Amino acid sequence: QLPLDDIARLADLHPKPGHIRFQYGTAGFRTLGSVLDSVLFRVGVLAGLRSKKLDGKTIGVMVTASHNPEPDNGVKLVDPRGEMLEASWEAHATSLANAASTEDFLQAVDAVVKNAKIDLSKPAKVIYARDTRPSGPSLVASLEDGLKAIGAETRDAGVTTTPILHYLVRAINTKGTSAEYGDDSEDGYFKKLSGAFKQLVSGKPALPPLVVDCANGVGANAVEKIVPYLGDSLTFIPHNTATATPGALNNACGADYVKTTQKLPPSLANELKSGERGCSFDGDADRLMYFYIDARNQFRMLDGDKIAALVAGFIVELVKNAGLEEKIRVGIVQTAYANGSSTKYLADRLPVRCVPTGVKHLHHAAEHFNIGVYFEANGHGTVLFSPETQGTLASYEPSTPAQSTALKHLRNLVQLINQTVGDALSDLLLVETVLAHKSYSGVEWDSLYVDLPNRLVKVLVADVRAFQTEDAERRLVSPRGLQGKIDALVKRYEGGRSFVRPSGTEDVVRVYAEAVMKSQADELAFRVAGLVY
Ligand code: 16G
Ligand code: ZN
Repeated sequence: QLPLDDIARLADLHPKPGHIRFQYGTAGFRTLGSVLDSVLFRVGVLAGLRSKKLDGKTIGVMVTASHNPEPDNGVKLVDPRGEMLEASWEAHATSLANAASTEDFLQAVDAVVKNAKIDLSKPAKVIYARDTRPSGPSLVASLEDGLKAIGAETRDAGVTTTPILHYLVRAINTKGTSAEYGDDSEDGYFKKLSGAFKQLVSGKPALPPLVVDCANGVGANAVEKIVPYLGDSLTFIPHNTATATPGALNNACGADYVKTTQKLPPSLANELKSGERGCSFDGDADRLMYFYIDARNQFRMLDGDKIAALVAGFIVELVKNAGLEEKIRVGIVQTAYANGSSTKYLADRLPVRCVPTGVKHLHHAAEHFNIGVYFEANGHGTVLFSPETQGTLASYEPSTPAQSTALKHLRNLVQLINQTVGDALSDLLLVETVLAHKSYSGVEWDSLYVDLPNRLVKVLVADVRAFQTEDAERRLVSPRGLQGKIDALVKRYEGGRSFVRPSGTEDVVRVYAEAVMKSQADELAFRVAGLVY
């Protein structure tokens, strides 16, 4: 009993542009905002179906293109626990988005209903939000038409960050249960994070003010809103907060700019003096990069790998000090992009797993540890505490004052960390907590290990699909014979490592290389690129 007439009438208002093939990839649907109207409508219908499939649990829809340029936009679904859409539904999303006509779309919807065995009599509940992109309002209107067509009960979370939307989804679905995640409002989110942070740093000397580059995106709103909650526990100096200036979003600023150029955003050039630290969010505030200016006035980047090392070390120490070493196993998940030095540093201290690029892979691997820390080098990451571990932390009786203090800190970390997805604001408070506890400036943090020089290049190839990988993207299986040539080349470089993988977000192949010297890392990257081309 699909409301076929309603769906058809509204679908006619959102025809699919011919010739474009849409793909629900690692970042959901993402392309120019101007061609996404039909996709948003259809995602609305799909979100309703997903909710019905899960017995009326609330599904999230986030309209954002993260660190991409301002004209881009995108959309992704959030499952009831605040996690990425289950992988098997990505194909449903792609099939709905590519139906050529309204009639084809109705058939595609029917196929999903049958294939996923959806009981249409169940309710559908969906919460949605968008970032600050100019194309956002009209795309949200298209989404609303799709939600109306499928008869979903909706809640508009307005303009907010991706991690806040994930938080809200989890909070709504756990309301009134023993796993209640927090109050399902922005206020609940800010209270939860700031409350835990204040307890964690209470009694520690206040850190100097923190420069925060908000990428001229929605993170600026979150930073502004949390200030009154934090009181004097932490002071921000926000920059790049021009969310209404056309063309400003992610332009020469933000976490992706810092990571890919390995430079300070020009807008911060006169803001940081020697010894001072700062950080950058990306356009939807789910990635975080730190940096500082060293004694020689050089910019030094502290990326996701450095965050992982800092945070994992701190958590391992707390677990040990709490006397819980035997009960709680802490592990790390990385991708092939993790700097070789970080992997070595971490592997000496705790189990490290490598998985393919993309948050869903990292997240799922991290769930296999009692406490799983994952960060991509690009700054996206979080820490997961398994339900059993949260139980252990809640019921454990410490036997010394030192154990009791460490336990209290661990309990507060469970509250501080947004366990649904990477969260620039929550991760920022986590980093600041560790810096305060260790009395570290950027210098001491940076010296945990020394990054190997590295180089990332993208190569335009005739057919990206010809490139297939294994071993967590570290080796090519196709084109045949290519990996052997890469291996032979890598051997000639001291500390050399290189891998080639097809991008999941662009029509290119990426080549990564590292070596003990910068010139060698560059050379290796370009020679491997030469093999690929
Ligand atoms: C997406 C992924 C990110 C990954 C990036 C790699 C999610 C939510 N985001 O942005 O984790 O690092 O793609 O892009 O999974 P690439 O495949 O183009 O190198
Ligand atoms: Zn992002």
